[in-house]
Amino acid sequence: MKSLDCMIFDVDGTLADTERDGHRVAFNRAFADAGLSRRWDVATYGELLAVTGGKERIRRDIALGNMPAMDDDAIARLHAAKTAHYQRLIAEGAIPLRPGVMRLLEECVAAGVTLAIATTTTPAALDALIRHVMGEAWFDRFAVLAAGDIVSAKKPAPDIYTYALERLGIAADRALAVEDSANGLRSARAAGLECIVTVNGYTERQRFDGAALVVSGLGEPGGEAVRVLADPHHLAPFSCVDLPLLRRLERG
Ligand code: XBP
Ligand code: MG
Repeated sequence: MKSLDCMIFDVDGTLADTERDGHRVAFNRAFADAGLSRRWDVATYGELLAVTGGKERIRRDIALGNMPAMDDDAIARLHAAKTAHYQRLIAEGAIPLRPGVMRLLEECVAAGVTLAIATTTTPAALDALIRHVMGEAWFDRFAVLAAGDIVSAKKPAPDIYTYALERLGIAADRALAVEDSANGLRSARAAGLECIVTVNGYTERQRFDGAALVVSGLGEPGGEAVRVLADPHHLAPFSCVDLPLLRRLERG
């Protein structure tokens, strides 16, 4: 990375732990509403996360024979019902941001580092998280919100990051991606970006070859110690992931 002019954040699992208690629960509520008997328990959902995108995930479970056959319109309707449940869960305050996320975002704003989002999730789900968890003002603080079906190939394909970079009008070597999963890391790297990874319960045992740093979380100054899982640039020791630390990846 030549210079850290921009940070591009993934959403699910990175900004907030939305998968287990947000998306998964919303899928199950939509399945129940539709009279389907299928429920995704925590472990099953972890396996299905290998497929990014909610509609794609349903399609995979159908292909596995776990749900009745449905055409694309029926899948889209089921997924729209899921998104509505997800929006309600988020509006009810079910999911907070992960520790250190708001701190690092605010550091970027204060330092004039451009912020962007690159996510597989549906725009309506992203909107709910910004509106109810981050606050309305954050809609204007992200220069680009790249989400969902705006590209046809979802992560691990590079398309959503390439799209975000094009919209930002900046080169990949002037931005840093923040991800939580191997699929997200592959997507960012394939778009030419350096990428740091903050793992969570669903992703901590994945492989993160090519990551610039892998940590258990961003951490807060004086808070619980951050576990460093991979540190090829020898940034440790540090108490939390902040902008001065990430600037050490410049010209690396
Ligand atoms: C996120 C996803 C999404 C969410 C559900 O991946 O895979 O499918 O689980 O979102 P990433 P939708 O964090 O790598 O972007 O149901 O809205 O598709
Ligand atoms: Mg993610």
